[in-house]
Amino acid sequence: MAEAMDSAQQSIDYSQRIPNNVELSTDKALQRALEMWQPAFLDWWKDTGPIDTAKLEVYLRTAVSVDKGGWANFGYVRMPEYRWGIFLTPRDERRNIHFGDHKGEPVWEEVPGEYRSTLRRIIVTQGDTEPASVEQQRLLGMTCPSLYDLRNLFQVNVEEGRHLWAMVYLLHRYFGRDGREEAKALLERRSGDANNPRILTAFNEETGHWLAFYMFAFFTDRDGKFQLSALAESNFDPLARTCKFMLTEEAHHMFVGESGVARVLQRTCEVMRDGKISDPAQVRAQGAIDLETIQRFVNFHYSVTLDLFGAEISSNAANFYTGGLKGRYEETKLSDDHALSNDRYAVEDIENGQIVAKSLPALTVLNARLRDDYTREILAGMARWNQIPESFGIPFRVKLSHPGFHRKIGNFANQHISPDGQVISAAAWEAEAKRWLPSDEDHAFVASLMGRVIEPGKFANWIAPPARGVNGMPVEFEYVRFA
Ligand code: BYC
Repeated sequence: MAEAMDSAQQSIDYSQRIPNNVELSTDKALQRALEMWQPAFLDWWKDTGPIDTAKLEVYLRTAVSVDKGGWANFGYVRMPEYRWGIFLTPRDERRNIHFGDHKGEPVWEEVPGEYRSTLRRIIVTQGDTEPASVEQQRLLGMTCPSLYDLRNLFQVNVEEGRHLWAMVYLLHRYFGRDGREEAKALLERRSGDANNPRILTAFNEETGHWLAFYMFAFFTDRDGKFQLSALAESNFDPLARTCKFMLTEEAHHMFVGESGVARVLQRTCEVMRDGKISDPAQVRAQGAIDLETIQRFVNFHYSVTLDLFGAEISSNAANFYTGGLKGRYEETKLSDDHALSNDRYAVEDIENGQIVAKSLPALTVLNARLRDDYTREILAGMARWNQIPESFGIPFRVKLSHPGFHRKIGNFANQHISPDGQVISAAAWEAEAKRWLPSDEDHAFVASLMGRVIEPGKFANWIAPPARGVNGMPVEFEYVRFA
């Protein structure tokens, strides 16, 4: 019986207009509300999703069930016909609250009144990033370096669309009229719009070319991973279960980012070796992206993404934790009191023009802690990148800037900190910023390399082919068919 229930929860009902594993058909009012939101979503996709793609057939994975094998089914799909749906990992009846003030109580299946507006705000903030990233990436398909990359971009895009569905389901199902209004507003804000922008700053930046896209997928999608992991600990069980399933999809996005940058590095190192050159201008003359420019993009995307963690010291984050709305990364695996009553945590701040480490009550600096967990993973990825120049005998190593560098939120907001963590004068910053952050010329140069390569198995000159194709297919497979 338990098994039968499990598989009923896991399998996705595709006979419905909205594929789902939440028994949507048993709640007619909810089903109708979501079926009314669906055409608005499709209009949004048409207006701001990948440009000129309605007719393309794309080799995509679609979730057909949430169990191990079922969430990665591959086949050709026209993107407007992608089956965006609502998938939650199955409910664990034994799951109790495991941190914060309500520790030991059963998890919530409905939203307690006292947390309603806070939870709604967290869900809206999360939801807002998903369509934002699709908007940011709208034009990239026009300059893809290969069919393989084009397919990966579209996979990321449809899954971000699905992540929007995930949050919209929660808003419609658990937050009544307010939730429906928020769901509508999620389709109205626009990345970069002066009057109605997306909520978080990084989601209003342009992703104007593929180097920015890979960096975004490596750095910013990984913020997604850490925020979703923290929300997957939530007392509000439907949110936890939604985020768990989203994490399975997020892994691919980070792969696209990490391997994308790695392939750029690979190609640059090949060009440097073959031409016996190291001067950035000579590398550029060969149509590759010099390592110094790659470093500037790393500096930019890392610093902008750190802002997404909020201020180091945050009463919001403390309240999220004590209320049990949002946990720490891998909360269940940590072995402390899960209340942080007496714990302390070290964060950096500026005092008298110096960067100093301070030990503060752990509860007050949870954003900093999540950010540090994130940075550990970033460092591991960068160590893998650095094996590439090393294998070519090139001494250059990509470095991570100090967390205070180029920040707009938190302790270091609007201070002048160099990438190696020195507090400097405004004048010194002005003089050096061009060396540290991508300039308009850098963007223009990278953009100038972007031409559309759509012959199966062919790759643009500035990027190496991947080690293998998608889902066991060869690299030269026709990942996107043009009608
Ligand atoms: N931009 O206490 P504080 C993803 C505001 S990415 C603008 O420090 P808190 C994805 C803040 O709202 C993951 N405003 O912040 C990736 C607050 O305003 P009020 C997205 C900002 O609340 C790639 C004030 O400053 N998910 O999934 O602790 C592709 C003081 O804030 C920003 C989430 O973010 C900013 N960067 O933390 C696709 C999870 N930062 O209250 C998808 C949900 C702060 O003074 N969100 N502010 O008016 C959260 O958990 C929290 O809202 C944040 C901020 C961690 C973002």
